[in-house]
Amino acid sequence: MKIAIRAASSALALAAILASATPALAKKKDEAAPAKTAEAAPTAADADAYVASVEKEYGDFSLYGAQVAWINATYITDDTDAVAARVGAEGTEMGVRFAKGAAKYDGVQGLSYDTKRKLDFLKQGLVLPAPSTPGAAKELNDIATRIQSMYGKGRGTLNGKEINGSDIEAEMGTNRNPAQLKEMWVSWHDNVGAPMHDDYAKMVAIANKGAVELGYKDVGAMWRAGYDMPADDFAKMMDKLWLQVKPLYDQVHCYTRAKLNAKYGDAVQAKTGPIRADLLGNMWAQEWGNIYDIVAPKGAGDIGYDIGDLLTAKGYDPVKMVKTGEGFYSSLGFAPLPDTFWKRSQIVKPRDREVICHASAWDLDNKDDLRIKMCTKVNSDDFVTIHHELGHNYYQRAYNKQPLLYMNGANDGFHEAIGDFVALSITPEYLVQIDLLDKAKVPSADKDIGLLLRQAMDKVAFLPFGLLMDKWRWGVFSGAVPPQYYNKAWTDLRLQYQGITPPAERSDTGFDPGAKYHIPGNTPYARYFLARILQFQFYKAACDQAGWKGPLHRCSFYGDKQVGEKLNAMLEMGASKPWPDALEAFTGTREMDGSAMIAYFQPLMTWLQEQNKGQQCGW
Ligand code: X8Z
Ligand code: ZN
Repeated sequence: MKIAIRAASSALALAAILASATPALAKKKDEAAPAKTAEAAPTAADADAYVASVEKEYGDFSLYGAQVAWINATYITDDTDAVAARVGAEGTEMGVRFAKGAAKYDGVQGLSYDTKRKLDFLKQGLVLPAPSTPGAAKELNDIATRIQSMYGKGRGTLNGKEINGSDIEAEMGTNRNPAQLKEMWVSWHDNVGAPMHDDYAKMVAIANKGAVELGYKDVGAMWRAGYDMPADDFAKMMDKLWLQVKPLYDQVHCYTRAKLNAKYGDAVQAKTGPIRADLLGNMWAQEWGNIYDIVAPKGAGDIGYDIGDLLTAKGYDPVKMVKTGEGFYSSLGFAPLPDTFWKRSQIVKPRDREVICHASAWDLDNKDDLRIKMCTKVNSDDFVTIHHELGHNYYQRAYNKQPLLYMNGANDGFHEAIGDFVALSITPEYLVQIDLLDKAKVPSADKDIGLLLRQAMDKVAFLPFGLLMDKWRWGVFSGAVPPQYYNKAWTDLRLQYQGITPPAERSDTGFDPGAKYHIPGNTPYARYFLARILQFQFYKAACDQAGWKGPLHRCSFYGDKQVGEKLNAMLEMGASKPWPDALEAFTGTREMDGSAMIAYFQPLMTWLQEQNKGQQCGW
């Protein structure tokens, strides 16, 4: 979670940030309204004063709101839901008031750069706006809290026995029994997703009314407006980036399908057509690295180790995994995490209460109250996720001297990319440096294909999923996808972009998207698609700065203080400048572009094309 008005990781988070239930603070609301009377046209000086008053009011609220959200996320009960929804509603009302207040300065001449930028943020800031109808903000937040908590409390089954969300997620990574995989997939989607359908439709209707009041066509248009470019151009840029990297995905899909067919036989996975969604080592088929064992090149090309196995063999526990992640950032010159991080974070799943296990990173006081919330397991996925979450925390701390409205990523894709880009440095040579891997076990150059394939199974496989999540939501918010087609549209997009198919017939009354955290969590998802592209741009730039001359995927900038310094220079800018400026500061380019990712995977691309010869690729 990011404590900022823009791009908060969920509607609830944002609402909580902006909220206050105290009468004393409620009084301040009037004080923060524009001071001018109706007749006098607002001036640039009024706008400056307005922005200052908002930053003050919002700053006063944010710690309290974040505390309520934290308690709810780490201890789900009817009572914490009730408090979170109430605080959330007040936050939504506050955010709407800020946005409408900001719109009054549209067209005012002589606005300073910063005031103009901050007013824009205020107009785009809410993830889920509410209309001014009495009770609408409360109803919206009741629903949003309810479905998020339903997700947190969700259960699937395995062999007819209940299994919780973090356990089922891990089990999908290691289980190779198609009947059990299907049971877990179907039970999770039926139990967790389906019951949210009607709530979701209601929520969409309310939030859309709110977006219209703020001058947007719908909520999707509002989300697309937050990227320092016209909203339509943003959608076009996403498609353009996808087309750039799609050939790589097509090869990975084709090769993986053949391997699954060889393992499971025609009855489970046909040689042609889409891949069965439950066979890919991940509940959502979003990252496929967990089935590397099934696709690994035979003999010489195989990597020879699995990070999860290495961690287990060395007796790592979740805290030691986080310490190791911290160690990487320290090696770049970042200050250690504060003591409170270790006292207040939720690193493992509490035994005796319901929580939201989906990983997140928080900065409760916008200064140094950094925390992560995870249900960490000792495996490769969570080792990478730890670096991802810490990337958020170090970004938050780097921009904590910015004015409040600039305490955010250059865009939300940047925020998601930092930790991932750092994790790309987890090379075999790095694992030797931190004593996880024996020097003798470092894969030789002839195993490069194995290393690249392991990465591609996570990084490349994710791309169409990262794209379609918000393609679905944009359609839902625009009305192109009405509630009776929610599920069908979802399954169709999964087929169209990912080339996957559910392991069983799906009902039109179901709600499979609700089985993915970010849908009930109301976290926009385009950010993760952008981050997949950006992280390779950052990585290539860092490796160039480090003077790396070998194959890109073997580069680790662990310990490179110069890279750390340059990275910090970008991070501390926060959202104070348009993202192309931030990108330029670190990489020298002003475009988001897939060529760094393509360059990284080039040897694999050539190899896959060879392997796939004679196959009928596509679906
Ligand atoms: O949600 C996350 C992070 C929290 S910001 C764990 N990610 C996406 C997901 O899990 O769906 C990271 C990768 C994509
Ligand atoms: Zn993240």
